[in-house]
Formats: sequence, C-alpha cells, structure tokens
Amino acid sequence: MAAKHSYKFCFGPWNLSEGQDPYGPPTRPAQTFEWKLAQLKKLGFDAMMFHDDDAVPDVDNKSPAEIRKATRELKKKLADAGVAAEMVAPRLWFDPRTVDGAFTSNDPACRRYAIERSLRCIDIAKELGTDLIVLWLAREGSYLRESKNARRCVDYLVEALDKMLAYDKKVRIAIEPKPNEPMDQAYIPTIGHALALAQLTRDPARVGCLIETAHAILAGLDPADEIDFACAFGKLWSLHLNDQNGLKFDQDKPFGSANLRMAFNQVRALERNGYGKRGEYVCFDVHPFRPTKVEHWLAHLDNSRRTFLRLVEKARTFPEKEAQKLIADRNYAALDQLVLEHLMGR
Ligand code: XLS
Ligand code: MG
Repeated sequence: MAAKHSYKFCFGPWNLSEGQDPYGPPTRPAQTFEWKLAQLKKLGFDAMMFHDDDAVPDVDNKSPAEIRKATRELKKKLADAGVAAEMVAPRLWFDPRTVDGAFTSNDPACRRYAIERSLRCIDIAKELGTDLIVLWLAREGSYLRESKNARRCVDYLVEALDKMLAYDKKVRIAIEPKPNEPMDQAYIPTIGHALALAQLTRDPARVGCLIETAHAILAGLDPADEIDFACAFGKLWSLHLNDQNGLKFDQDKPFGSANLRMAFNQVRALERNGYGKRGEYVCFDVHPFRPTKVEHWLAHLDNSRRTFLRLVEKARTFPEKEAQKLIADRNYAALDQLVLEHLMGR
C-alpha cells in the first residue's frame, strides 16, 4: 500500500441539478451559480469543475474579450470563496452544429466549430488557473454504422486533439470515455481506447484520461480495474465517482449506492496507486434522485464523500496479511467472506 494521504474533493454546478429527465420537467427550482458555490463551500469541498458554458454562459455568442471578462469575474468569485477550478470541459453536444457529432461530424464546418469551441475552452481554463481540459466525447460515435466512416473519425479525433495541444503548450487533456448514450456506439468507449488514441497525437504525454464509475460499468467493465490500468500508465488525471445499477440509462447515483463492494475496490485501487498525491481531485459526478426535495438537495454529494471516506478507512484497515494467506492457499471462498465481513464490520 502507498503511504497514507488525504484527498481533495470536487463537484460541478450540474451536480446540483433540478431533476428534469427525458420524460418530465424539473422538480426543483433553478438556482444561481452563487448559490451553488455557497453550497460547495458549506459542504467543505475544495474545487469546482466546469463546462465552458458553466463558466461563461452563452459562450458561443461572446467575443474573446467578453469571454475573458466573464472568466475573470468567475475567477474572482472562486478566489473569494477559496475554491479552485479543477478542469474545464467543452460542451460539444448541445449546439445544432454538433447534432451529427462534433469532432467527427460529417460536415467540415461543424468539425471546425467544435475545434474552435475547444480552443476557447482552453482560454477559459488558462484564465481560471487550471491546465486540465476534460473531453467527454458525447456525440463522437454513430446511431447507425453506415452513417460515418469510423476509420476516418479516428483521424478527425487526432486532428482535434493535435490542434488543442498545439494551441497551448501546457494544456493537458483528459479523455472521459463512455460506451453509449447519447450515441448507440461511441468511438472512445473505454480507457484502453482513450490511452491508445493519446499515442497517435503529437504529444502523448499530455493526453490522459478521466474515469467515471458509471461509464465503466456501462461498458461492462469493473471501474477498479480501469483505475489500475490508467494508473499503470500514469494517466489518471481526474475521476468521476458515482454508481450505476446495471446496464441501463446513465444513473449517476451516489458513490457506493448500487454496489458498495465495487466502490470499496475502486477506493482500494486509488489507495494503492497514490491517487491524489500529484494534486488530482476526487470528483463526484452524481445527481439527486428526481423526487428529492429542495431541503435535501445536497445529500447526494455529502453522502458520496462520507461513503468515500468510510471506504478509505476500510481500505486502510483491510486485513491484508490474512488475505495474503488465503490467496496463497487459493482459498477464495474464505477471501470472499473476509471481504464481506470486513465491509459489514465484525
Ligand atoms: C456525462 C459526463 C459529463 C462530464 C463532463 O455523462 O459525465 O458530466 O463529466 O463533460
Ligand atoms: Mg462525468
């Protein structure tokens, strides 16, 4: 086990969501950014993560000077609150120009838009004092196989990454894979794909990844193994912990809510890799359950962090020697029970 260290925590403004889903309207009133920042402070979190338009609303219709001004105003609010900006992610899935993909759209004008928007996102990140850009490649994929040339799309993705890397010599890009939703099939569904893509770029050392628990589960993978794999390459630069009950829509449940043992194993993987020691944050990409009342609006975030910290304790007090003996004896039934009893508390 790596030496013990403490963790820093983060969430995004979208994690205090209002409850709308494809079948119904919001169930809680919209709140201001100031309110969200105040809640983050109240919960004692350390940083906030942003989409480019969370940081600068209506970013597409603003001039570079207006973007700079809005970003500076935000920077001041964050500095006054003592909250860091963890990353900025271009929202490449909302605009009509991203309807058939952003970097991989069949329309060259739309691809140009996506790249331009990503460069503006880098400007915002720099101004906010973070070198980390997250790319959730939401619409890079297809609804039907014949509609796009998947081979060419790999080139488009590399071209976009290269433009971003060339634009700013310090920026680091963390790719956040997800196998489906909104697309039927995404081009970068797993960490293996993300890290392989990094190797094709002009500066592989500046392209890493972000693991989201629910996304790994949707790909049929164990998020703990994804964490170990990414860390073996020194490439896990951010993390979205949450939970997911099987293969259905992206649920973004509180961390540990669906599968506590899987959550425990993610924490064990983070501990053994010393995640956080190089300044990485533990972010919770979680949402309140739709029926949540206004007065319980923060619980999913607070609970996720509580569960995380309890599991850190569980990882640090795991009876390692006993486990090693059982492993040496190939007594996996006893090992299984040892884990369960450790989690339940004897
Ligand atoms: C959605 C994604 C999104 C990213 C940031 O599923 O998780 O929230 O984390 O663009
Ligand atoms: Mg996420």
